[in-house]
Amino acid sequence: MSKARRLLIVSNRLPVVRGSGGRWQTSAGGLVTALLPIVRQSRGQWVGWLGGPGKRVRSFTHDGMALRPVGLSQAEIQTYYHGYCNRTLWPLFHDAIRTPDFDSSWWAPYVEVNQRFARAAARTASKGQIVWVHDYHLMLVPALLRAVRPDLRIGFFLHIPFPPEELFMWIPQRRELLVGLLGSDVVGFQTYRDAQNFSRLSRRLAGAEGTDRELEFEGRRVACKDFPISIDFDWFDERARSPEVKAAAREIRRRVGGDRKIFLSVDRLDYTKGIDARIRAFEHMLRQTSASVDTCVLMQIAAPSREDVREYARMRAQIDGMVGSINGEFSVPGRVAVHYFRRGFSREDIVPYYVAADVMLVTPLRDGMNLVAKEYVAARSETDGVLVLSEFAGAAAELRQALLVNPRDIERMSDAFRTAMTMRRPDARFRMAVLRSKVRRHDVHDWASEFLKELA
Ligand code: ADQ
Repeated sequence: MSKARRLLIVSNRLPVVRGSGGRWQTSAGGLVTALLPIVRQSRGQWVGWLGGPGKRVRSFTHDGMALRPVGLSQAEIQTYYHGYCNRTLWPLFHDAIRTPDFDSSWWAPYVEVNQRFARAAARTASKGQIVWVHDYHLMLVPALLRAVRPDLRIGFFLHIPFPPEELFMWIPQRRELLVGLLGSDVVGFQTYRDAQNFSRLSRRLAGAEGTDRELEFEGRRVACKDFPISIDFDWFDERARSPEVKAAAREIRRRVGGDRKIFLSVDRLDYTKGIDARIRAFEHMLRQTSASVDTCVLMQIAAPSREDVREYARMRAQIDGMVGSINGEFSVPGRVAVHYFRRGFSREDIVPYYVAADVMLVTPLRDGMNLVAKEYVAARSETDGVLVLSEFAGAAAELRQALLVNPRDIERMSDAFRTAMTMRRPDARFRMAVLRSKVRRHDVHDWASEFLKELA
């Protein structure tokens, strides 16, 4: 944004975490990296939750941003966050991969927390300010905020897919959610298909009129568009070129056996990411083809998340069991089939793995975008390596030169792993060169400025 109009971000979490010694540190995620310079430059503010139970904490300034914490009680964390957000909306918006739970007692806290966020934003914003609301936790905020502050420019971005009509109709509060979003001036999605699903449902259920890209609702224009999110390409590219990262990557290769092809996956431990199907496809390759633990290895990095939700704990145990089983069957002394790291890595520590990996497996059953795919591409400064990508990740709409797979088709996915492993170098280099130019051209700064241009 060249002209720094003051920006107010509203998201479930504030962009800070408690570091060692209890001090606040800026969190390292992609969204924060993208928005931080704009928020700072415009002397902007951020409304969000600090992550634990408790009453509202005082506002404070950190890293050039004015932070306005919103408090959640222990009961609200259970009902609003673990309940309505993570057990109803999350699975339903991801093709109902797990059956969503509908508990009518979760709706009132969802409304109540959205009202609290809207009130905090209304108190914080100055006249005519730009407010950018993020993600499925806060879908009612745009309309609630507009009701008390019609002077504001309000944008909303959904980081996860927007479901098709057949699924969205399951939600008891389907109309309320649409009307909440229609309080925005701009509603942004990861892909065109998501925007289309939203527009069509808004016309059918909420009485909006117009086209897939532009609606009219209560006498206002609401733009619905795709703004595929991206990453800080230069950061990954530069980091990957640094001598210490190259040395760390060589060390990883040496430890797993330098002559083996390294397959890598990096995910949050979430049932949408297709970790189990991927391990099965890798196992299928070891069983059915000449690939063996002497020629290849899978490294799976999986950061535990949402462990308070039973489904996640169950999945974690399932993956533990699968890794044990495949290693029990295929490993030989010094050659483990699957190296499994069940913990989070810092952004810095992941890059050497991207640099070391010959093949990157990004095979979610459904994903809004998937930034890991883009990070791998950005880290391949030697223009080599092969990306295997699920058709069901939003990233597949852009990254067509990846080997695209259907993660539910284990045999063909396993074939694609084999193709990736044996791909001729010129072919791999050509594909990677195109992928890199796409991600370089459309990085996260571009994403933010395109959204804000539309909103301004
Ligand atoms: P997520 O579901 O969290 O995000 P993703 O985009 O893959 O998914 O990852 C976000 C970030 O987390 C990336 O920067 C990645 O490096 C990091 N990460 C993932 N696994 C990690 C691990 N094991 N250890 C350390 N870091 C890890 C949601 C949507 C996505 C969408 C993003 C952004 O579900 O579809 O791309 O928001 O809009």
